[in-house]
Amino acid sequence: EPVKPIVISTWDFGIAANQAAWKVISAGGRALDAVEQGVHVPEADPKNQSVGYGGLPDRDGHVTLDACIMDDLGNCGAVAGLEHIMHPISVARMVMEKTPHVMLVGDGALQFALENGFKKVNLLTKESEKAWKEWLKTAKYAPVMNIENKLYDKAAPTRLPGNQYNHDTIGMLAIDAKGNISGACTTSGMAYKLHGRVGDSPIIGAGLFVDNEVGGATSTGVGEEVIRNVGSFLVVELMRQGYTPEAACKEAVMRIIKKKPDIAKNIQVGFLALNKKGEYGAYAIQKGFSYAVCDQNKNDLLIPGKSYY
Ligand code: SD4
Repeated sequence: EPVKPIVISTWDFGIAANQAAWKVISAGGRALDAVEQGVHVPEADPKNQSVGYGGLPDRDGHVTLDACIMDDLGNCGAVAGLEHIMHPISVARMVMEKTPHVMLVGDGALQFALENGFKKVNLLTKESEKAWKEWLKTAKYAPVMNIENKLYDKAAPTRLPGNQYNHDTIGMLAIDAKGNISGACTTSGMAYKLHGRVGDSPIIGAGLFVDNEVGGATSTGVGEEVIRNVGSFLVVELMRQGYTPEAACKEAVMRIIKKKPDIAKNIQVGFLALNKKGEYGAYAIQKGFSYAVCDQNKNDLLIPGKSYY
């Protein structure tokens, strides 16, 4: 039996993020506020090298952030290539609520954030700068996207500290006590990307989609493949047709694999979905994807039952 309210989010740091979201929801708050507060946790965590503060920079040494948020009324907001701001998700929410637009990018997004009271901070930590300088010695753009296969081979799912390749975008979906769904997705994107590269995470329909009649979906992994298949929108539309969350995530992964089998073999993409009833599920190309689920009874880390490889 599905339990509501509920919060789910990608990867192991989703546990701490869910806790922050749960505080909002258990006090009767809106799912929208819950997902914003929830993803603030990894955004501000310097140890997480692919979200917000402490994120790995692009090829030129800039930490550039992508984020989007979507509420139960179909409102959405996004920022892409945003620098120097600790909480891009809150800038995305402000784009949604205070402008007639959906997405602001680069300098314009920064200008908007500064005009609205966000503080300019240095997001490049010593550790991330060191990793980048190390990478510059070879400057080979070959992200090992299924690296966590190796990490999770061992019995206990632990991460290598400071692993420069792990991809830890947080995507979060929540249903509040009124039964309304919202979602958020935030990342520093792929490490050492070209300056100006935008991934799936801030793109409504790719990295995140919410339809309050049906449910929500979010993704993590190589954003290019998710964008090509409008992944999260696809997952939600499949759930509308009656697919379970896991079956919908699987079908979205299969699209990626069918179109580009040679690329798919060597990359990770994972989808996570939640339907209106509170049922959830996930599916990934590679083993090693994990997600955290929090409701009144638990806050657990789960590994999808199956992956393609
Ligand atoms: C991107 N999807 O920028 C993001 C990266 C990611 O876990 O998910 N990392 O393509």
